[in-house]
Amino acid sequence: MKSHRALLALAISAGLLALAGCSKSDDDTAQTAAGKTAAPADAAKSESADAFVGRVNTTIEEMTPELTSAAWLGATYINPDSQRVESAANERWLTKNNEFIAQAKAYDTQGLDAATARALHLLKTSSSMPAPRDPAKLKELTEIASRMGATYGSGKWCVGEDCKDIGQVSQILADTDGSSYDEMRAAWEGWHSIAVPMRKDYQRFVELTNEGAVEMGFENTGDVWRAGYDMPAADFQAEADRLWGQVQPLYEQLQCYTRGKLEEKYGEQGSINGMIPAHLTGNLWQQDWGNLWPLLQPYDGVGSLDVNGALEKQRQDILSDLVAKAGGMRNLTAAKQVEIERQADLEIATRMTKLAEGFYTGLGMPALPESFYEHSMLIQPRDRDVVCHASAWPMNTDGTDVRMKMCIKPTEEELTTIYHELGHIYYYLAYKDQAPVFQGGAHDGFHEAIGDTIVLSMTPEYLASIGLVDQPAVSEEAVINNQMRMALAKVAFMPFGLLIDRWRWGVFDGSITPDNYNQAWWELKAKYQGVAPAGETRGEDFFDPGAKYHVPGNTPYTRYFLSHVLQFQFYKSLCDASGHEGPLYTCNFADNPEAGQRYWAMMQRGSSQPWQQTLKELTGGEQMDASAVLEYFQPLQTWLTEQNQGKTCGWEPAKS
Ligand code: X8Z
Ligand code: ZN
Repeated sequence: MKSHRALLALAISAGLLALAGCSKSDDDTAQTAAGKTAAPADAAKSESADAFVGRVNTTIEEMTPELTSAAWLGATYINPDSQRVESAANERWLTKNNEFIAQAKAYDTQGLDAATARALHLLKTSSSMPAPRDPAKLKELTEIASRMGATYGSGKWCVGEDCKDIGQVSQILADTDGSSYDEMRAAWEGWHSIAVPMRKDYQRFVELTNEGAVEMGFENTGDVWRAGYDMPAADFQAEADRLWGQVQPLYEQLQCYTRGKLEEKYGEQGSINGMIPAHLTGNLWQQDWGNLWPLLQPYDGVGSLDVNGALEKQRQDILSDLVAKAGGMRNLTAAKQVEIERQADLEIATRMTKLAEGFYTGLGMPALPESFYEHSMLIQPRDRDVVCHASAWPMNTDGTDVRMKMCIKPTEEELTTIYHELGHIYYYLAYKDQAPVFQGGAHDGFHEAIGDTIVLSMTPEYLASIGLVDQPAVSEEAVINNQMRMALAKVAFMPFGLLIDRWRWGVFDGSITPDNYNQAWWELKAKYQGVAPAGETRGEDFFDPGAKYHVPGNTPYTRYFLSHVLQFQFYKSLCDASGHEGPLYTCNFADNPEAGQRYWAMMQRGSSQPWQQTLKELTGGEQMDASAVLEYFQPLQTWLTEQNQGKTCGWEPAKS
C-alpha cells in the first residue's frame, strides 16, 4: 500500500517490502477450508469492503515489526544470513500483499464509504516492487532485491589490497581543492566498477516486476509507479515535464557558470562539448555541487559560511577533551586511541542530530523517543558492512520505534541530510494515529519535502543561532554567496531528480533494452544535466545506473524532483504563517509556533486523502508549482545571467 510503499522505499535497503508481511492467520477469511486461497471475487463476496480493509490494517500492524526488523538487519549487518532472513520476510509479505491487491480489485467502489474506497485505491496502486504471483518467481525476485542491496552496501573500490568504501571514495571527490583531476577520475571510475555485477540481476528484476505489474492490471512497473499520484498516470509525466520547464532556465545558467569556472581551473579538461565532466563536481552522481564551493563562491571572504570547518573543530574539541580525560595521548594504546576516536565520532553525530531535533521541537513538535537514540545507527560500524545510504525507519505502526540509519561525518552536507531524515521521522510520528493503510506521505514527494523545507530555513542567521557560523554579514554580496550555497544543493539537483526515472521508465517499458542500458543513461545525463564522463564512452560493459543507491535499492526517484518543487511551496506558506516580511530567501521560521502548527496539521493527514487536498490545506493551491523556486533564487538568477554574459551557454548534444 501507498503508506507502506513510501515507508519501505525510504526505509528499506532493497525496497523489497511494499509492506510488512506475516504468514496467513488461521481465521483468514480469504482462505477456503482446504487452506487454499479463495478466488478474489469469492472472497470479496463473502467479506464486506469495510471488513476487508479492517483486516488489511490489522495484518499490516501485525506484520510490520517482523518485516522491518528483517530489513534493518539486512541493511545494518550485510551477510548471507541477514539476506536470507530479509528476503524470506519479504516473500511472506509480498505473497500476502498480492492476495490483498487481487481482492481489492474485486470490489465495486461505488457507494462505499470514502475512507474504504481510498484504502482500496491505495492498495491497488501502491507497489514499488510489483511481484509475480508464481511463488517461485516471487521468491527469486526477493532474493535478487536483497542481493542487489547487499552488493551496493558492501561495494568497494579496490586497487590491489587497498579497498575503499563509498565514504572514502566520496571524500576523495569532495576534496575538490586537494584532490587532483586524475585522483578524482580514478575514484569516480572505481566506485562505478561496483555496479558491473548487478547488471544481470537488474535485467531479471525488470522482467519479474514487469510480470507482477501486468498481473496487477498495469502495462509495466513504471506504469505502476506513475499511478501513485491521484491523477491519471499518463498526465503525471507531462506534469513533471511542466515543472522542469519552469526551472530549466535557472539550471542552465548555473551549469554555464560552473562549467566556465571548471574551464578556468582545468583548462581544456574542464568541460566536454560544453558539458561538465562527471568526476569534477565533488559528488559521485553530480547531484549536489556543494563541494565546489571553493571554486564557485561568488565573493571570497564575505560572511564566512564555513559550516564544515565549524563542525570539524567541534569534533576536534570533543576528541581533545576525551584524550585529556584518559590521561593524554602518550598514555594511550593504539586500541584505546581508536576507541576514543569512535567516541568522538558518535558524540559529534549525536550532537548534530540533536541540533536537527531542536528545530522540530522548536516548532512545537514532540521530542524524539529515547528509543530513537538507543536503536538508531548514527555512525559507520567498523566490524561489518552496512548500507551507509541515509534512511529513516518506522519499525512499527504506533510510532514507538522510529530510527535513523546513517554514517554521519561532521560536514554541512551530512548535517542537512540529518534534517532531511528527521523530516521523515516526524512525518511518521505525525500520522501514527491514522489507520496503517494511510500511514504514508500525501504522495512520496511530500515525504521527501518535509525535512528539506526545514533546510531552506537554515539561513545564515539560523546557522549563527546554533553556533555554526559567525554573525552573518548583511550585504548584497552576502546574499549572493548564500544563494549560491543553496543553489549548489537545490538547483543543481533538479535535472538529476528527473532523469533517473526517465531511465527506469524507459527500461520498464522496453524502449531502453539491456543492450543499451548504459548508452541511454549517458544520453539522459547529457540531455538533462549537461554532464558527461571523461574519456572513452562508457559502453555496455558497465552498468553505471547501478552505482546510485536507488537503482539497486529500487526506490522510485521522481519523488525527489517533486520534493524540490514542493519544499519551496511549503517554505513560502510556512513563512507566511510565521508573519515573515521581506524577500522569501531571508525567511527563517525556526521557533515559530504558528508555522509549526500548520505544518504538523498537514503532516497528520498522511495519505488519507488525495494530495491535492492536503496541499490546499497548507498552501491554498492544489497544484505543484515551481514559481516559489524562481522567486527564491531571483537575485542569483540575475547575477548568474550577468556573469554569463558574452559566454556561449548550452551544450552538445542539443537539448530537446
Ligand atoms: O536518498 C536520499 C535521502 C534518503 S530518502 C538521503 N536523498 C536523495 C539522494 O541522496 O539521492 C535525499 C536527496 C536525494
Ligand atoms: Zn528522504
